Amino acid sequence: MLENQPVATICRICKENCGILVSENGDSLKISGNPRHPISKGFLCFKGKNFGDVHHSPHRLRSPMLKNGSKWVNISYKEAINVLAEKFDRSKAKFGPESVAFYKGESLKHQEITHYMGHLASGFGSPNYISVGSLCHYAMVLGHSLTYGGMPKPDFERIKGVITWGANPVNSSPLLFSSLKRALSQGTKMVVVDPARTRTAELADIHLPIMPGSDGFLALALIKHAVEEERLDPPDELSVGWNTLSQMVRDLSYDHLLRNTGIDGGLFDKAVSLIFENRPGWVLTGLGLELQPVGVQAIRAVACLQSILDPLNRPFPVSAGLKSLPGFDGYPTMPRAIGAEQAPLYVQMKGEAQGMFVPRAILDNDPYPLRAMLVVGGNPLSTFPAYSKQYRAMQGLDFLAVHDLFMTQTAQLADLVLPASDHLDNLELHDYGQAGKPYLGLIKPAVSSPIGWPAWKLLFNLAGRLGLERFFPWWDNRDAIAYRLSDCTIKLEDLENSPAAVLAYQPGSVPTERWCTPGGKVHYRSEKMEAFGYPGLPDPKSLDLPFSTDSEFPLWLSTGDRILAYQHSQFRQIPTYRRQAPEPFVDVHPDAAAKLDIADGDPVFVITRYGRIEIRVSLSDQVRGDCIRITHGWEEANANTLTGLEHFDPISGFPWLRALPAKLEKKDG
Ligand SMILES: Nc1nc2c(c(=O)[nH]1)N[C@H]1C(S)=C(S)[C@@H](COP(=O)(O)OP(=O)(O)OC[C@H]3O[C@@H](n4cnc5c(=O)[nH]c(N)nc54)[C@H](O)[C@@H]3O)O[C@H]1N2
Ligand SMILES: Nc1nc2c(c(=O)[nH]1)N[C@H]1C(S)=C(S)[C@@H](COP(=O)(O)OP(=O)(O)OC[C@H]3O[C@@H](n4cnc5c(=O)[nH]c(N)nc54)[C@H](O)[C@@H]3O)O[C@H]1N2
Ligand code: SF4
Ligand SMILES: [Mo]
Repeated sequence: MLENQPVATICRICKENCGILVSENGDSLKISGNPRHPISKGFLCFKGKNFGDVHHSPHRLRSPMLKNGSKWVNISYKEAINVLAEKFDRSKAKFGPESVAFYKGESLKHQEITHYMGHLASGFGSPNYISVGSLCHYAMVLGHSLTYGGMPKPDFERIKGVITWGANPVNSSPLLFSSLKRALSQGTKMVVVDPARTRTAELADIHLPIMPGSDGFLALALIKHAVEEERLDPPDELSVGWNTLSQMVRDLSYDHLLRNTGIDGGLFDKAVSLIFENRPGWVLTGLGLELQPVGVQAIRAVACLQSILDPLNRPFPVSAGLKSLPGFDGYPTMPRAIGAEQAPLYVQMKGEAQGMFVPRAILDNDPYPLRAMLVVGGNPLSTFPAYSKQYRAMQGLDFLAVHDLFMTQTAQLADLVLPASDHLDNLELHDYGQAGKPYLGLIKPAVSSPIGWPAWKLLFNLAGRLGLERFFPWWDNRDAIAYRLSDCTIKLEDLENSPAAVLAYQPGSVPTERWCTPGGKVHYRSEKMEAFGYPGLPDPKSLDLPFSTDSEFPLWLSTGDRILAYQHSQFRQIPTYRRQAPEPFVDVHPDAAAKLDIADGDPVFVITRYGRIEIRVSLSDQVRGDCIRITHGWEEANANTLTGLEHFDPISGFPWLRALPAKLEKKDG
């Protein structure tokens, strides 16, 4: 059989969103990198290349199914939408519109469907649109934005040094990593701050194997050096609170700061020389920082340092200027969103509910009953903390609907499952502006075997059935995209005809004189945080974890470190992917294992204050002797059994998934 002409589209498995070429040959799909894509330039990783096996997996959901007792009954999509609308309307009549939540997971990225779902929730009258932003990336956005108005950009042409801080781009960001590797080969220096000697750390000039959870102290020690030794003072007219911050670090001793981090003074001195001799510097911050109960303050301290290492890295908003969705002039005020009490700054800045507080709304009616939920493109039962509580909460709902490619753990608990189409069988607009790059892209249908519905189709139809068509006056995303592009210079047809499905736009004017905060200054002391009752400086008190390791829980556990072949809980059922990492392990240092008389491959219990799982040991000298590490997304050993909801970052609401006190027990011991 002849291969079809390849279709240029975009991979959206991960946030790199590489350009791909997809061609069909009977039942098999060939996916290759698109060399004409201006950002990825032909790059393709293992996950993207093999996605044809996901598309054609025999495990794909193919029909909507309604649960009848313990049995699934196939129904039509039309019937499914009717059921969904009826259940939502019933919940609204009985408990108010806020009793219905709309959740969007990571697979759909922070793009088009985010806007559609938030809009639908508002149209319905519910403040409870919730996204995976509740535990992904937004704590970082908060920390950096509150300091200087956005996320710092990796300008590899200009920078001389990189600090990779709590991130492992070798596994998590393959495309970014390829640029980083190139920069390193051309002389850029790198320090990695990570308790584990990851593959990224192995490539560093200096690896600082920091004590988990102590990052803010290291950032303060580096700022102290900048103040006292380098005498780097930002200009007064461009900063708020510099004097207060610099006085604070002068009053703290290196001894005190470094003791917290466990980093030896000699190694610190070497890192300091490398970092300050190789300015301008860029700091890549990752989940190791944000999934902590002191995450935003630690990120704030790092952000203060970033502004000193490169005063010209002034992030500014890049956006294609898509037209806002119709139906509202401004979104109406509504009952308080879930989490508004516990994490008000997150809720205000993100304009969403904070998903960490969903279980207590369902189980304790706090702040009011949450009774029905639609989950689109996420598997929160696996990926949110406190597995058993999430399980009880989801079972406690009057109605749960899940839109997904597969019968996930979350879908198994649902009353209604709706088969989704994947990104090879979809039409979606993608603004790379969110990643700071002024390009618009189009995800295009590239296969002739449609399975399921795309999220937009589900949402448009649901809106229609709920009597909310004025918010989505289209049946087809083509029309919606054309509408959203109506104020842009780029038109839908241009994107469709582009050889990379991507076109550049003008990013707007680049500010060179000032920073992108209100007032144009770097906020070393954040008045906004103070207005919300938080410390305006990342002071040592605000950097202390709620509790530390002790004789009962002597090890630091990191949950959720990335595996190259998987995206969170995805692809475990696809043999091509599974062969890359067939089973879950807890990584333990050989010395720590020897003390517990544990050998490679032994089954053990990993135990925290929140829960325990059984898992086999993999001996690894990448982890510190006082640390252990497990990946997330495994049904048979769910890392989130070990995590909880009691301790969270009071600023972002983010959960405590890294630097968690834990212990190991030998199974038969
Ligand atoms: N293959 C693959 N790639 C992915 C994903 C995936 O599931 N699979 N998920 C994507 C998503 S949604 C995200 S958000 C990104 C996340 O990508 P990253 O931010 O790079 O996150 P991780 O890969 O978990 O790396 C975090 C690092 O932090 C370290 N760490 C743990 N505790 C601490 C600490 O207390 N301090 C410091 N300094 N470091 C610590 C860990 O050892 C680990 O090496 O990955 C994306 N990329
Ligand atoms: N312990 C611990 N937990 C973590 C983390 C951690 O580091 N440690 N990391 C957290 C982070 S950063 C993130 S981002 C979250 C991710 O959490 P989730 O969003 O739950 O991530 P996935 O498991 O990838 O779930 C995505 C689902 O979308 C489905 N899907 C794929 N494509 C489509 C599509 O086109 N349409 C629809 N409707 N569905 C589709 C997939 O089949 C999959 O079931 O996990 C978080 N959980
Ligand atoms: S890095 Fe891999 S998974 Fe991510 S978008 Fe590119 S090809 Fe897809
Ligand atoms: Mo994430």
